[in-house]
Amino acid sequence: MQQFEVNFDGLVGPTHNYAGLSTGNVASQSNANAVSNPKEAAKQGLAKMKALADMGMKQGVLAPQERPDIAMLRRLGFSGSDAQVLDKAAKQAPQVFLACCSASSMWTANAATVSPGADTLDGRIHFTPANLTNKFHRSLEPAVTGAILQATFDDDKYFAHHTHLPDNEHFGDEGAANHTRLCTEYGKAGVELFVYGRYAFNQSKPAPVRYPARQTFEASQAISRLHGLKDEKVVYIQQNPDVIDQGVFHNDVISVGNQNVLFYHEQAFLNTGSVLKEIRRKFGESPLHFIEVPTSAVSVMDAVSTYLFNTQIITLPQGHMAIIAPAECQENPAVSDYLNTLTAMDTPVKEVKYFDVKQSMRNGGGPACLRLRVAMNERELKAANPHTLMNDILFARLNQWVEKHYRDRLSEQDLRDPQLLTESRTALDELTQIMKLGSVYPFQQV
Ligand code: SUG
Repeated sequence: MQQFEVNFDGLVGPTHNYAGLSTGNVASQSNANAVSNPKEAAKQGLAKMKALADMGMKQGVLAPQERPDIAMLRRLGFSGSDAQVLDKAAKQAPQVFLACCSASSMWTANAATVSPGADTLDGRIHFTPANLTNKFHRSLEPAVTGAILQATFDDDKYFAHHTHLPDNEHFGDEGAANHTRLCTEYGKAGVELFVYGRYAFNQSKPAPVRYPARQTFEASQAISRLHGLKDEKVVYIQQNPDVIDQGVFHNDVISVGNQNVLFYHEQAFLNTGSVLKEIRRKFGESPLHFIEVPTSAVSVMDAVSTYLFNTQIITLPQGHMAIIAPAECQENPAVSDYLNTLTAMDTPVKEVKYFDVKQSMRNGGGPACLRLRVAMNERELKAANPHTLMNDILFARLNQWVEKHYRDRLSEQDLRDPQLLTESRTALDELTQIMKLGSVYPFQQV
Protein backbone atom coordinates (compact mmCIF):
# COMPACT_ATOMS: atom_id res chain seq x y z
CA MET A 1 0.00 0.00 0.00
CA GLN A 2 1.27 3.50 -0.81
CA GLN A 3 2.29 5.79 2.05
CA PHE A 4 2.42 9.56 2.02
CA GLU A 5 3.23 12.52 4.12
CA VAL A 6 0.37 14.92 3.66
CA ASN A 7 0.98 18.55 4.58
CA PHE A 8 -2.15 20.30 5.83
CA ASP A 9 -1.50 24.01 5.53
CA GLY A 10 -3.45 26.59 7.45
CA LEU A 11 -5.45 28.90 5.25
CA VAL A 12 -4.73 32.46 6.35
CA GLY A 13 -7.84 34.03 7.84
CA PRO A 14 -9.53 37.27 6.73
CA THR A 15 -8.25 39.19 9.78
CA HIS A 16 -4.51 38.41 9.48
CA ASN A 17 -2.82 41.27 11.33
CA TYR A 18 0.33 42.35 13.15
CA ALA A 19 -0.24 43.07 16.83
CA GLY A 20 3.11 42.27 18.45
CA LEU A 21 1.52 39.65 20.66
CA SER A 22 4.29 37.08 20.94
CA THR A 23 7.00 37.91 23.47
CA GLY A 24 10.06 35.86 22.55
CA ASN A 25 9.12 35.86 18.84
CA VAL A 26 11.34 38.58 17.42
CA ALA A 27 9.46 39.06 14.13
CA SER A 28 6.10 39.41 15.87
CA GLN A 29 7.47 41.98 18.28
CA SER A 30 9.29 44.04 15.68
CA ASN A 31 6.31 44.27 13.33
CA ALA A 32 3.79 45.30 15.98
CA ASN A 33 1.13 47.59 14.51
CA ALA A 34 2.37 47.29 10.93
CA VAL A 35 -0.41 47.27 8.34
CA SER A 36 -1.11 43.76 7.06
CA ASN A 37 -2.49 42.48 3.78
CA PRO A 38 -4.75 39.46 4.48
CA LYS A 39 -5.53 38.93 0.79
CA GLU A 40 -1.86 38.72 -0.15
CA ALA A 41 -1.11 36.53 2.88
CA ALA A 42 -3.81 34.02 1.95
CA LYS A 43 -2.69 33.97 -1.67
CA GLN A 44 0.96 33.43 -0.71
CA GLY A 45 -0.12 30.46 1.39
CA LEU A 46 -2.32 29.03 -1.36
CA ALA A 47 0.50 29.42 -3.90
CA LYS A 48 2.81 27.37 -1.68
CA MET A 49 0.15 24.66 -1.26
CA LYS A 50 -0.48 24.51 -5.01
CA ALA A 51 3.24 24.40 -5.81
CA LEU A 52 3.69 21.38 -3.52
CA ALA A 53 0.65 19.66 -5.02
CA ASP A 54 2.11 20.33 -8.49
CA MET A 55 5.37 18.67 -7.37
CA GLY A 56 3.33 15.51 -6.85
CA MET A 57 2.95 15.90 -3.08
CA LYS A 58 -0.31 15.24 -1.25
CA GLN A 59 -1.46 18.58 0.11
CA GLY A 60 -4.33 19.44 2.42
CA VAL A 61 -5.92 22.63 3.74
CA LEU A 62 -7.07 23.43 7.28
CA ALA A 63 -9.69 26.13 7.70
CA PRO A 64 -8.88 29.28 9.71
CA GLN A 65 -10.71 30.42 12.85
CA GLU A 66 -13.13 33.24 13.46
CA ARG A 67 -11.56 36.45 14.71
CA PRO A 68 -12.28 38.75 16.47
CA ASP A 69 -13.33 36.08 18.96
CA ILE A 70 -16.61 37.62 20.09
CA ALA A 71 -17.45 34.66 22.33
CA MET A 72 -14.23 35.20 24.31
CA LEU A 73 -14.82 38.96 24.54
CA ARG A 74 -18.28 38.25 25.97
CA ARG A 75 -16.78 35.74 28.40
CA LEU A 76 -14.46 38.52 29.54
CA GLY A 77 -17.40 40.75 30.37
CA PHE A 78 -17.98 42.87 27.26
CA SER A 79 -21.68 42.93 26.50
CA GLY A 80 -24.34 44.29 24.16
CA SER A 81 -24.62 43.79 20.43
CA ASP A 82 -21.57 42.42 18.58
CA ALA A 83 -20.76 45.98 17.45
CA GLN A 84 -20.95 47.19 21.07
CA VAL A 85 -18.75 44.33 22.26
CA LEU A 86 -16.10 45.30 19.70
CA ASP A 87 -16.31 48.99 20.55
CA LYS A 88 -16.19 48.52 24.32
CA ALA A 89 -13.32 46.02 24.21
CA ALA A 90 -11.23 48.13 21.83
CA LYS A 91 -11.69 51.22 24.03
CA GLN A 92 -11.54 49.71 27.51
CA ALA A 93 -8.94 46.96 27.05
CA PRO A 94 -7.11 47.49 23.75
CA GLN A 95 -4.45 44.81 24.39
CA VAL A 96 -7.03 42.18 25.32
CA PHE A 97 -9.03 43.19 22.28
CA LEU A 98 -6.04 42.77 19.95
CA ALA A 99 -5.27 39.36 21.41
CA CYS A 100 -8.84 38.31 20.59
CA CYS A 101 -8.29 39.44 16.98
CA SER A 102 -5.22 37.40 16.07
CA ALA A 103 -5.50 35.15 13.02
CA SER A 104 -2.74 32.98 14.51
CA SER A 105 -4.53 29.69 13.73
CA MET A 106 -2.91 30.01 10.28
CA TRP A 107 0.26 28.43 11.76
CA THR A 108 -0.99 24.87 11.81
CA ALA A 109 2.35 23.46 12.94
CA ASN A 110 0.95 24.60 16.29
CA ALA A 111 -2.51 23.17 15.73
CA ALA A 112 -1.80 19.71 17.10
CA THR A 113 0.63 16.86 17.57
CA VAL A 114 0.00 13.99 15.20
CA SER A 115 1.26 10.43 15.52
CA PRO A 116 0.76 8.15 12.53
CA GLY A 117 -0.81 4.71 12.82
CA ALA A 118 2.54 2.96 12.35
CA ASP A 119 3.66 4.34 15.74
CA THR A 120 0.54 4.01 17.88
CA LEU A 121 -0.71 1.10 19.97
CA ASP A 122 -4.12 0.87 18.28
CA GLY A 123 -2.82 1.53 14.75
CA ARG A 124 -4.90 4.71 14.32
CA ILE A 125 -3.60 8.19 13.59
CA HIS A 126 -3.75 10.17 16.85
CA PHE A 127 -4.37 13.92 17.05
CA THR A 128 -4.07 16.12 20.14
CA PRO A 129 -4.78 19.82 19.59
CA ALA A 130 -2.16 22.03 21.23
CA ASN A 131 -3.40 24.05 24.21
CA LEU A 132 -1.00 26.95 23.41
CA THR A 133 -1.31 28.22 26.97
CA ASN A 134 1.78 30.42 26.91
CA LYS A 135 0.15 33.15 24.83
CA PHE A 136 -3.39 34.24 25.56
CA HIS A 137 -4.14 34.98 21.90
CA ARG A 138 -3.13 31.42 20.95
CA SER A 139 -4.89 29.77 23.87
CA LEU A 140 -8.15 30.71 22.10
CA GLU A 141 -7.49 28.13 19.40
CA PRO A 142 -7.66 24.51 20.68
CA ALA A 143 -11.43 23.92 20.87
CA VAL A 144 -12.14 25.08 17.32
CA THR A 145 -8.91 23.41 16.13
CA GLY A 146 -10.31 20.15 17.54
CA ALA A 147 -13.60 20.69 15.65
CA ILE A 148 -11.77 21.42 12.38
CA LEU A 149 -9.52 18.37 12.77
CA GLN A 150 -12.57 16.23 13.52
CA ALA A 151 -14.31 17.54 10.39
CA THR A 152 -11.17 16.86 8.33
CA PHE A 153 -10.39 13.40 9.73
CA ASP A 154 -13.87 12.14 10.54
CA ASP A 155 -13.67 8.35 10.73
CA ASP A 156 -12.93 6.77 14.08
CA LYS A 157 -11.82 3.57 12.41
CA TYR A 158 -8.66 5.40 11.30
CA PHE A 159 -8.46 8.56 13.38
CA ALA A 160 -8.37 9.11 17.16
CA HIS A 161 -8.97 12.63 18.49
CA HIS A 162 -7.94 13.66 22.01
CA THR A 163 -8.94 16.74 23.96
CA HIS A 164 -6.14 19.29 24.33
CA LEU A 165 -4.07 19.05 27.53
CA PRO A 166 -5.21 20.98 30.64
CA ASP A 167 -5.19 24.74 30.04
CA ASN A 168 -2.35 25.43 32.37
CA GLU A 169 1.27 26.48 31.87
CA HIS A 170 2.41 23.29 33.58
CA PHE A 171 1.17 21.42 30.54
CA GLY A 172 2.04 24.10 27.98
CA ASP A 173 1.94 22.38 24.59
CA GLU A 174 2.72 23.92 21.19
CA GLY A 175 1.97 20.91 19.02
CA ALA A 176 3.98 19.70 16.05
CA ALA A 177 6.30 22.73 16.15
CA ASN A 178 8.11 20.85 18.92
CA HIS A 179 7.71 17.37 17.49
CA THR A 180 9.55 15.63 14.67
CA ARG A 181 9.36 12.09 13.42
CA LEU A 182 12.20 10.13 11.87
CA CYS A 183 11.52 6.94 9.91
CA THR A 184 12.78 4.86 7.03
CA GLU A 185 9.44 5.07 5.21
CA TYR A 186 6.32 7.02 6.24
CA GLY A 187 4.32 3.85 6.77
CA LYS A 188 6.92 2.11 8.95
CA ALA A 189 7.28 2.63 12.71
CA GLY A 190 9.34 5.76 13.35
CA VAL A 191 11.12 7.49 16.22
CA GLU A 192 9.16 10.46 17.55
CA LEU A 193 11.24 13.33 18.91
CA PHE A 194 9.60 15.59 21.48
CA VAL A 195 11.50 18.80 22.15
CA TYR A 196 10.61 20.77 25.29
CA GLY A 197 11.86 24.03 26.74
CA ARG A 198 11.55 23.43 30.48
CA TYR A 199 10.38 21.15 33.28
CA ALA A 200 7.18 22.33 34.96
CA PHE A 201 7.55 20.26 38.11
CA ASN A 202 11.30 20.55 38.66
CA GLN A 203 12.66 24.04 39.14
CA SER A 204 16.25 22.83 39.51
CA LYS A 205 16.53 21.99 35.80
CA PRO A 206 17.91 24.45 33.22
CA ALA A 207 15.43 26.95 31.75
CA PRO A 208 15.63 30.17 29.73
CA VAL A 209 15.80 33.45 31.64
CA ARG A 210 14.82 36.11 29.11
CA TYR A 211 12.06 34.59 27.03
CA PRO A 212 9.43 31.96 27.91
CA ALA A 213 9.81 28.25 27.24
CA ARG A 214 6.41 27.45 25.82
CA GLN A 215 6.59 23.64 25.89
CA THR A 216 7.06 21.57 29.03
CA PHE A 217 8.57 18.12 29.41
CA GLU A 218 5.44 16.99 31.24
CA ALA A 219 3.22 18.06 28.32
CA SER A 220 5.38 16.14 25.83
CA GLN A 221 5.20 13.02 28.01
CA ALA A 222 1.41 13.30 28.29
CA ILE A 223 1.03 13.48 24.50
CA SER A 224 3.21 10.44 24.06
CA ARG A 225 1.09 8.50 26.61
CA LEU A 226 -2.18 9.60 25.01
CA HIS A 227 -1.00 8.53 21.56
CA GLY A 228 0.08 5.11 22.80
CA LEU A 229 3.71 5.47 21.69
CA LYS A 230 6.35 2.94 22.69
CA ASP A 231 9.10 4.19 25.01
CA GLU A 232 11.74 2.55 22.86
CA LYS A 233 10.56 4.69 19.93
CA VAL A 234 10.37 8.08 21.68
CA VAL A 235 13.17 10.54 22.46
CA TYR A 236 12.62 13.57 24.73
CA ILE A 237 15.06 16.37 24.03
CA GLN A 238 15.54 19.56 25.97
CA GLN A 239 15.93 22.63 23.81
CA ASN A 240 19.01 24.72 24.58
CA PRO A 241 17.67 27.52 26.88
CA ASP A 242 20.25 29.94 25.42
CA VAL A 243 18.67 29.75 21.97
CA ILE A 244 15.18 30.27 23.39
CA ASP A 245 16.62 33.46 24.88
CA GLN A 246 17.85 34.43 21.40
CA GLY A 247 14.37 34.16 19.88
CA VAL A 248 13.97 30.44 19.14
CA PHE A 249 10.47 30.21 20.56
CA HIS A 250 9.70 26.82 18.96
CA ASN A 251 12.02 23.95 18.09
CA ASP A 252 11.01 24.23 14.43
CA VAL A 253 12.91 27.53 14.32
CA ILE A 254 16.19 25.64 14.93
CA SER A 255 15.67 22.07 13.71
CA VAL A 256 13.58 20.03 11.29
CA GLY A 257 13.48 16.36 10.35
CA ASN A 258 12.13 14.21 7.55
CA GLN A 259 12.42 10.43 7.19
CA ASN A 260 16.10 9.65 7.80
CA VAL A 261 17.33 13.25 7.92
CA LEU A 262 17.64 15.46 10.98
CA PHE A 263 18.69 19.00 10.07
CA TYR A 264 19.59 21.13 13.10
CA HIS A 265 21.76 23.93 14.35
CA GLU A 266 24.82 23.12 16.45
CA GLN A 267 23.26 25.01 19.39
CA ALA A 268 19.71 23.64 19.08
CA PHE A 269 19.71 21.11 21.92
CA LEU A 270 21.10 20.53 25.39
CA ASN A 271 23.46 17.53 25.56
CA THR A 272 23.50 17.06 21.79
CA GLY A 273 25.96 14.15 21.92
CA SER A 274 23.82 11.90 24.08
CA VAL A 275 20.63 12.96 22.26
CA LEU A 276 22.08 11.89 18.92
CA LYS A 277 23.24 8.57 20.38
CA GLU A 278 19.78 7.82 21.71
CA ILE A 279 18.17 8.70 18.38
CA ARG A 280 20.68 6.51 16.55
CA ARG A 281 20.02 3.57 18.88
CA LYS A 282 16.22 3.88 18.68
CA PHE A 283 16.24 4.41 14.91
CA GLY A 284 18.01 1.09 14.25
CA GLU A 285 20.62 0.12 11.71
CA SER A 286 19.34 1.87 8.56
CA PRO A 287 21.17 4.92 7.17
CA LEU A 288 20.47 8.09 9.16
CA HIS A 289 21.76 11.57 8.31
CA PHE A 290 22.47 14.10 11.04
CA ILE A 291 23.03 17.40 9.26
CA GLU A 292 24.43 19.74 11.88
CA VAL A 293 24.86 23.38 10.89
CA PRO A 294 27.79 24.94 12.72
CA THR A 295 27.59 28.42 14.24
CA SER A 296 30.64 29.33 12.16
CA ALA A 297 28.54 28.84 9.00
CA VAL A 298 25.19 30.26 10.24
CA SER A 299 24.73 32.17 13.48
CA VAL A 300 21.65 31.65 15.65
CA MET A 301 20.71 35.25 14.78
CA ASP A 302 20.76 34.46 11.05
CA ALA A 303 18.83 31.25 11.64
CA VAL A 304 16.14 33.26 13.47
CA SER A 305 15.95 36.09 10.94
CA THR A 306 15.92 33.85 7.82
CA TYR A 307 14.10 30.79 9.21
CA LEU A 308 16.66 28.40 7.71
CA PHE A 309 15.25 25.63 9.91
CA ASN A 310 11.61 26.59 9.54
CA THR A 311 11.90 25.03 6.15
CA GLN A 312 9.97 21.98 5.06
CA ILE A 313 12.07 19.01 4.05
CA ILE A 314 9.94 16.93 1.74
CA THR A 315 10.53 13.69 -0.12
CA LEU A 316 9.62 14.20 -3.76
CA PRO A 317 7.99 11.43 -5.83
CA GLN A 318 11.35 11.11 -7.68
CA GLY A 319 12.86 9.86 -4.39
CA HIS A 320 15.19 12.67 -3.32
CA MET A 321 14.43 15.38 -0.79
CA ALA A 322 13.87 19.09 -1.35
CA ILE A 323 13.95 21.99 1.09
CA ILE A 324 11.05 24.41 0.90
CA ALA A 325 12.57 27.64 2.16
CA PRO A 326 11.37 31.21 2.62
CA ALA A 327 12.82 33.81 0.21
CA GLU A 328 14.59 35.36 3.22
CA CYS A 329 17.06 32.43 3.12
CA GLN A 330 18.05 33.32 -0.43
CA GLU A 331 18.56 36.97 0.48
CA ASN A 332 21.02 36.22 3.31
CA PRO A 333 24.53 35.44 1.91
CA ALA A 334 25.63 33.13 4.77
CA VAL A 335 22.41 31.13 4.64
CA SER A 336 22.18 30.89 0.85
CA ASP A 337 25.87 29.85 0.67
CA TYR A 338 25.17 27.19 3.26
CA LEU A 339 22.15 25.87 1.34
CA ASN A 340 24.22 25.73 -1.86
CA THR A 341 26.82 23.57 -0.14
CA LEU A 342 24.16 21.41 1.50
CA THR A 343 22.64 20.28 -1.78
CA ALA A 344 26.10 19.21 -2.97
CA MET A 345 26.74 17.14 0.18
CA ASP A 346 26.25 13.39 0.43
CA THR A 347 22.73 13.51 1.91
CA PRO A 348 19.26 12.87 0.42
CA VAL A 349 18.62 16.66 0.24
CA LYS A 350 19.28 17.65 -3.37
CA GLU A 351 17.39 20.86 -4.06
CA VAL A 352 16.08 24.03 -2.47
CA LYS A 353 12.92 25.80 -3.58
CA TYR A 354 12.25 29.33 -2.36
CA PHE A 355 8.81 30.75 -1.59
CA ASP A 356 7.53 34.20 -0.79
CA VAL A 357 5.60 33.90 2.48
CA LYS A 358 6.53 37.38 3.75
CA GLN A 359 3.11 38.19 5.15
CA SER A 360 3.45 35.22 7.50
CA MET A 361 7.18 35.71 8.13
CA ARG A 362 6.49 39.19 9.56
CA ASN A 363 4.67 37.47 12.41
CA GLY A 364 7.36 34.81 12.84
CA GLY A 365 5.76 32.10 10.71
CA GLY A 366 7.81 30.43 7.96
CA PRO A 367 6.89 27.65 5.51
CA ALA A 368 7.06 24.95 8.20
CA CYS A 369 4.88 26.91 10.65
CA LEU A 370 2.17 26.97 8.02
CA ARG A 371 1.80 23.20 7.79
CA LEU A 372 0.72 20.22 9.89
CA ARG A 373 2.22 16.94 8.75
CA VAL A 374 0.11 13.80 8.68
CA ALA A 375 1.74 10.57 7.52
CA MET A 376 -1.00 8.45 5.97
CA ASN A 377 -1.52 5.38 3.87
CA GLU A 378 -3.93 5.18 0.93
CA ARG A 379 -6.81 3.91 3.03
CA GLU A 380 -6.43 6.64 5.65
CA LEU A 381 -6.15 9.28 2.96
CA LYS A 382 -9.36 7.99 1.39
CA ALA A 383 -11.09 8.23 4.77
CA ALA A 384 -10.12 11.93 5.18
CA ASN A 385 -12.50 14.66 4.01
CA PRO A 386 -11.77 14.87 0.24
CA HIS A 387 -12.89 18.51 0.08
CA THR A 388 -9.86 19.53 2.14
CA LEU A 389 -7.34 18.14 -0.37
CA MET A 390 -5.63 20.55 -2.74
CA ASN A 391 -6.13 20.18 -6.48
CA ASP A 392 -6.69 22.54 -9.44
CA ILE A 393 -10.39 22.94 -8.62
CA LEU A 394 -9.98 23.66 -4.92
CA PHE A 395 -7.09 26.03 -5.65
CA ALA A 396 -9.19 28.04 -8.11
CA ARG A 397 -12.20 27.97 -5.77
CA LEU A 398 -10.23 29.17 -2.74
CA ASN A 399 -8.50 31.92 -4.71
CA GLN A 400 -11.88 33.20 -5.89
CA TRP A 401 -13.17 33.00 -2.34
CA VAL A 402 -10.20 35.04 -1.05
CA GLU A 403 -10.60 37.53 -3.86
CA LYS A 404 -14.26 37.98 -3.00
CA HIS A 405 -14.04 38.28 0.78
CA TYR A 406 -10.59 39.48 1.87
CA ARG A 407 -9.30 43.00 2.34
CA ASP A 408 -5.88 43.98 1.07
CA ARG A 409 -5.14 46.29 3.97
CA LEU A 410 -5.80 45.87 7.65
CA SER A 411 -4.71 48.19 10.43
CA GLU A 412 -5.40 48.00 14.14
CA GLN A 413 -8.23 50.50 13.68
CA ASP A 414 -9.95 48.27 11.10
CA LEU A 415 -10.26 45.39 13.56
CA ARG A 416 -12.93 47.35 15.48
CA ASP A 417 -15.08 47.66 12.40
CA PRO A 418 -18.28 45.57 12.84
CA GLN A 419 -18.41 45.31 9.06
CA LEU A 420 -15.15 43.31 9.16
CA LEU A 421 -16.80 40.83 11.53
CA THR A 422 -19.73 40.44 9.17
CA GLU A 423 -17.38 40.00 6.20
CA SER A 424 -15.35 37.37 8.04
CA ARG A 425 -18.37 35.40 9.16
CA THR A 426 -19.84 35.46 5.67
CA ALA A 427 -16.51 34.24 4.30
CA LEU A 428 -16.10 31.46 6.85
CA ASP A 429 -19.67 30.30 6.48
CA GLU A 430 -19.10 29.95 2.74
CA LEU A 431 -15.79 28.19 3.39
CA THR A 432 -17.44 25.51 5.51
CA GLN A 433 -19.65 24.79 2.50
CA ILE A 434 -16.74 24.68 0.05
CA MET A 435 -14.77 22.34 2.32
CA LYS A 436 -17.84 20.47 3.62
CA LEU A 437 -16.87 20.98 7.24
CA GLY A 438 -20.28 21.31 8.82
CA SER A 439 -20.73 23.89 11.60
CA VAL A 440 -17.28 24.18 13.16
CA TYR A 441 -17.53 27.83 14.22
CA PRO A 442 -19.29 29.08 17.37
CA PHE A 443 -21.17 31.76 15.35
CA GLN A 444 -22.75 28.98 13.27
CA GLN A 445 -24.13 27.32 16.36
CA VAL A 446 -26.34 30.13 17.65
O1 SUG B 1 2.98 31.65 18.08
N1 SUG B 1 3.03 34.41 15.90
C1 SUG B 1 3.08 32.96 16.08
C2 SUG B 1 4.03 32.34 15.10
C3 SUG B 1 3.95 30.84 15.12
C4 SUG B 1 5.03 30.20 14.36
N2 SUG B 1 4.91 28.81 14.43
C5 SUG B 1 5.92 27.91 14.46
N3 SUG B 1 7.14 28.24 14.72
N4 SUG B 1 5.62 26.68 14.28
C6 SUG B 1 3.49 32.63 17.52
O2 SUG B 1 4.34 33.33 18.07
C7 SUG B 1 2.18 36.63 16.25
C8 SUG B 1 0.85 37.34 16.34
C9 SUG B 1 1.00 38.82 16.41
O3 SUG B 1 1.98 39.33 16.96
O4 SUG B 1 0.10 39.54 15.88
C10 SUG B 1 2.09 35.13 16.48
O5 SUG B 1 1.20 34.67 17.15
